[in-house]
Amino acid sequence: MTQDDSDEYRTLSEDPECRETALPALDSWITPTERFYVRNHFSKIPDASPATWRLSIEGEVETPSNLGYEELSSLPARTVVATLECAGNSRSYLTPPAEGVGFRHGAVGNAEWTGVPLRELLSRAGPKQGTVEVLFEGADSGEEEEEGVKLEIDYARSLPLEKALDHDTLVAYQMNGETLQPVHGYPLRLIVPGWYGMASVKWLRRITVLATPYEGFFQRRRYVYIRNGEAQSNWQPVTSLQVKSLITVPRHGEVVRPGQFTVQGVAWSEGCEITRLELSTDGGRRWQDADLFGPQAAGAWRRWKSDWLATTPGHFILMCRAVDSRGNTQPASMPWNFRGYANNSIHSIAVEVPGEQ
Ligand SMILES: Nc1nc2c(c(=O)[nH]1)N[C@H]1C(S)=C(S)[C@@H](COP(=O)(O)O)O[C@H]1N2
Ligand SMILES: [Mo]
Repeated sequence: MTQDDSDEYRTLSEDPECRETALPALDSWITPTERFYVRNHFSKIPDASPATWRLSIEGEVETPSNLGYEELSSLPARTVVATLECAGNSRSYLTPPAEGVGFRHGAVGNAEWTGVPLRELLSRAGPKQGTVEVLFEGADSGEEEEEGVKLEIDYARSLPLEKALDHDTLVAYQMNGETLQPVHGYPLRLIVPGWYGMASVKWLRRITVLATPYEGFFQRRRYVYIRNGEAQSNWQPVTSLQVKSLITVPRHGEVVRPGQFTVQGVAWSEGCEITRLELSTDGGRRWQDADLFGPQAAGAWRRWKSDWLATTPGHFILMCRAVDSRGNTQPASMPWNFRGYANNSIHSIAVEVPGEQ
């Protein structure tokens, strides 16, 4: 059983901690830290003292290093606004039900992240010829089951070298202008704009440059698309964000006051622009262009709004659909995959316009 903690935040699990934001609380450019979704795999949040925390950079590099928190935070910093979305966001709407934490639509948020570009740290270390990936290890660990065998593992994920060298991939120590909260990875976390959240490793303590692809649990057993009938040799990795949009106002089931109503929401895609947002107020028969508004940044979501003249009494299905600059759009329904990753199907809600009393 899950329960609504408040109108704005919902706890899916206390141990490990998993929380999501209610849609109306996503109706802003920046998602406030205290309402930002949380996705932890293990019970214990690592104890971190900035005085003793070290980040090592090792593997296939000319100059391995071991940096302290103070040292890192004194390097030239970069700030990016980026949308983080859990690959399991919206999985509870798949049929048949998918495995995993039953997120509705709220495992997503947009925040301002400050840190050292990973590119800088890698260029100081000097990756050797033949480098293919970079591995990131968090300080958290716990038990996971693999083919009936229980394993004690750390949270670890790799990135292709090219993505690791992206200007906006950060080793971050601030979120929304403040020191990272423990639950969001204090003291250091990776931020990988444009990729699903699993790539943004929290409590980062080791970076290893690799000459061969990483094959660990969270790379090969989790965050892979397991489609109907597909053999393990064909499981594809979950990587970049799929274009998606949500209606944040009104909320599902709301009784709206008859008259002019402004429908609002957010839309995002992998590091490219949202070029069009369409709204339907009649269950998908007709679509009208909505206005994109507010700030714009490469890895961040865009807000949208559209006026709706809600004068006819009745029950109405509202739907939104985004298109990005690469021409990608959202499917009406999402082909099933076992863990329900990357569900970007069209968001729809129902609202009521009451008649004259
Ligand atoms: N070390 C570590 N990093 C992690 C995780 C984790 O469990 N341990 N969860 C990942 C997943 S699946 C997501 S969606 C994001 C969530 O980040 P947040 O809790 O700050 O929103 O962190 C990622 N980084
Ligand atoms: Mo996630």
